[in-house]
Amino acid sequence: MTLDIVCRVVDNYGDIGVVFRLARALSELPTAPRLRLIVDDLGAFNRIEPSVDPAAPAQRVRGWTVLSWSGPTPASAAAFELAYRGDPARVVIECFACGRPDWLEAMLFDPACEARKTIVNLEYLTAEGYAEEFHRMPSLTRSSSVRKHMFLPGFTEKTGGLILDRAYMGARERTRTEILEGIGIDDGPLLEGLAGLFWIVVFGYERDYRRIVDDIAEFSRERPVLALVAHGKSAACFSRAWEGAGRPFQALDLPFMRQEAWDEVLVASDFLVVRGEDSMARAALSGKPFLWQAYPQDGAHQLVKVAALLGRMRPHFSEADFSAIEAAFLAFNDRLSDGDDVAGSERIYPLLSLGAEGRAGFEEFSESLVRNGNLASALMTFLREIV
Ligand code: TRH
Repeated sequence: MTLDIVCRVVDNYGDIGVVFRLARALSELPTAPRLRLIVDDLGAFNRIEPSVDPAAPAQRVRGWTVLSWSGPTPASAAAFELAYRGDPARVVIECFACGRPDWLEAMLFDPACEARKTIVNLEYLTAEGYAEEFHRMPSLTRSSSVRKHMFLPGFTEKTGGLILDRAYMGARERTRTEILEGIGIDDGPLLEGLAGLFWIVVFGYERDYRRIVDDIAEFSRERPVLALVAHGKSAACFSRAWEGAGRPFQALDLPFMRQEAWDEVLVASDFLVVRGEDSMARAALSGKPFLWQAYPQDGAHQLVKVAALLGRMRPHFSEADFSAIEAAFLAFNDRLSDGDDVAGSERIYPLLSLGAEGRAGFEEFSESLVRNGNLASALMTFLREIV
């Protein structure tokens, strides 16, 4: 089977991040499909996977055909023609209802072609109950030869589950020393010192980070901390709060990393502050305590998503541990928009200092997600049923 995976980068790296992860996971299956990835922002793709040429409208990457959303140009027409010769688009995975480029639409809805085509809309990850309801649901298109279905990732076995790609699942094998060397730290004693600290990843949106820094500072008096500050929106905000507090613990600014290297940092850390769905899914799978900052939505709708995730986590924790986790998640997400002066009432000290039972709750949650199975396999099983 050949799949055309269509991706439009709305903002940030979540959309292309999921597509890259999904493509890898599909290609790792025993009966892997052939893949054509159609992406509107090859620059964003290049940042998470540097072997992508941001300027090439048609290219081969890791055995996949990668095509620009904008379609063939006179210079790339032959490459596009070759990509579809004898293998026209029949099964399209449309990511996050991003639409389809006109040139692909023309191929799918060509009145002269009566072959059956299938579009599967891969939705955003949510823990909300509707994921079970809408998962695999058919919907109509304007042509009887083109069928459409929804496919929802999720946290239960009645959904498509989470992507379990090999690089992420195997990321534990990389040692902290190797990770630090990978980001350019080559001083032996410094490496040893940093590797032994309590690692806290910080990857969020713009925010006033003073409360978080204060809590980390308090915790670091018991357990020396290294904050790994991800490149991007939260980096300057976090650093400002850290400087303002008198640099109370060690902190390291990370460069923007290719996704597989970034995953290794997440897995190697002791505590994760993460944003967006893809990193939240990784944090949940890591089995480490984490705090999630959801992408802000109109009317603070992100709180519904956060509450739904908490609902999935609840069975794995004692009352006391869960109420500390719940309070921190809700306070951290209670905002209408983001900005470096947006502050909340979050306290993460109780999460940082969770006892063995609380930490085991996160591990148990992660194991339950792995048991739901790999979204890539579930997607292929579904496609084999409907195509
Ligand atoms: O970047 P995000 O904030 O993406 C968001 C959300 O997905 C949101 O739902 C969506 O609507 C919005 O974008 C438009 O967070 P997320 O989902 O965690 O994606 C980040 C991706 O970037 C993830 O795949 C990991 C990757 N990444 C790297 O590859 N290297 C890095 O150095 C970092 C920090 C991240």
